[in-house]
Amino acid sequence: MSYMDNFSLNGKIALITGASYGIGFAIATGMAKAGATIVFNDIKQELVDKGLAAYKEIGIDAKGYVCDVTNEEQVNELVKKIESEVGVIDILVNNAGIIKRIPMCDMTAAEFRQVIDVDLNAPFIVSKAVIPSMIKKGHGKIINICSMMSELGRETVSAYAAAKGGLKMLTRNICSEYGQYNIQCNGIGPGYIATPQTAPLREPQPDGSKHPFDSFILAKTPANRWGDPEDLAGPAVFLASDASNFVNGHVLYVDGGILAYIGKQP
Ligand code: NAP
Ligand code: GCO
Repeated sequence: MSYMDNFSLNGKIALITGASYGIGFAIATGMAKAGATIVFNDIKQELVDKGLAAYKEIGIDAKGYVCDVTNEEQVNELVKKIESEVGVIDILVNNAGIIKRIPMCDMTAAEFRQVIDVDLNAPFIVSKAVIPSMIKKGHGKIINICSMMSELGRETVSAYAAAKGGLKMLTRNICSEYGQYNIQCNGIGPGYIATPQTAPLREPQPDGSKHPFDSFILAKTPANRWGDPEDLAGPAVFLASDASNFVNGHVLYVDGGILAYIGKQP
């Protein structure tokens, strides 16, 4: 056995939520390259189909299901279906998420609740659905996709920051409650990553100049670039593999150094 076998996901089944594209798709691709069988869901059939085609194009025979992760009944049905059609889930990545950028006092309670529902309640619902079989199997890996906003606030993202801060503590609590069953639950805190979710923050100005937020993030990032979704695949494979069996309740920030840096002097 070579030392690198510790990082292998051969024989493992990984469910990545909301993984038709973006960060979830990149993490699933990395896990597939490490040997995992990939299962994903998205909220609409057309997105699942789009995802299946994208995985197929890169040689990954993924399984896709329609499921709204905020709906407990649909999630329980999804897990039952996966267990009968594919097998027991060894690795769960709670990736599905939304953001609403609205000043707090302009945000309705319904809008606030919607973000909490997807970004915090759903990881609770999906984790709760997969843990019993992980306990029976004697092992499991849960990876929650947190955020810079698990640590920092900023204008207009109150609901998102509250959800991602809560997700950091849910990560620690699943670790505390289920570590005894050889289940490791960790978070990944991406920095600013170039995906559809952050596209509005990178939109060039009408005169062709950079979006102010784009320039702001480059000045705040020692790596002086936005992250690519692929930057998250290696850390996710590590946290899904036997190489991290004694890492639990940790949030691994994959941020190009933003959290460590005061920012470039203007
Ligand atoms: P994205 O491009 O917006 O993709 C999010 C995915 O989640 C989409 O496929 C979306 O489907 C799906 N989704 C949303 N609500 C869902 C629901 N109720 N049920 C099932 N699927 C649902 O986002 P991303 O940038 O890849 O981000 C993925 C995760 O990383 C999120 O949790 C996000 O908060 C987190 N994150 C992102 C960044 C970043 O800079 N991009 C940084 C830190 C953390 P639809 O297209 O139908 O909505
Ligand atoms: C925002 C961004 C961020 C990123 C990410 C940073 O509006 O500030 O969307 O929230 O999505 O969470 O880690």
